[in-house]
Amino acid sequence: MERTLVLLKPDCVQRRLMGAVISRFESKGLNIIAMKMIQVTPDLAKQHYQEHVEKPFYSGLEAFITGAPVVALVIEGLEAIRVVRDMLGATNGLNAAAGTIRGDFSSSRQMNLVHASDGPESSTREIGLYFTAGELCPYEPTLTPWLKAHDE
Ligand code: FUP
Repeated sequence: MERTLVLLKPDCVQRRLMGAVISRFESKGLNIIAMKMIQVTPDLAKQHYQEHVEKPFYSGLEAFITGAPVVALVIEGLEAIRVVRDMLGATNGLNAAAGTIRGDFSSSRQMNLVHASDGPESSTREIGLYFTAGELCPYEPTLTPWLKAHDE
């Protein structure tokens, strides 16, 4: 099992797409084990996007990500880090394949609706930025026998 940090970004909240996006993760069989709405501060934005802070687009990215609330989720599942990234599609919504979340709902590089961790190290780091250990609520879904075979 893997865990990944997902953020429904300000454009997702403002465009009333939270339910549509969360529904995709639920329909896939992934397990949401934590979720909360927060206002990202400039300090948190700099920690989240630490590899981009020195880049020319960072000031616009910070203004965007702090410009309205976000919803942070921890999603758990088999190969969840890759599976969720595949569900999002390419970073730029204009390049994202049809059928992906960004491909279906975004036409922008910055306003691409959803963030998801890109590997095991970033997922551990990012989950720690948004949640305390006590805020995670892992549970065994009763649907599991209908989502995958016992040996998968
Ligand atoms: P991703 O891994 O898909 O979240 O994308 P990146 O880490 O490459 O970029 C982080 C965020 O910066 C993306 F959501 C898009 C945004 N971005 C810009 O706004 N402008 C750019 O020129 C490049 C990235």
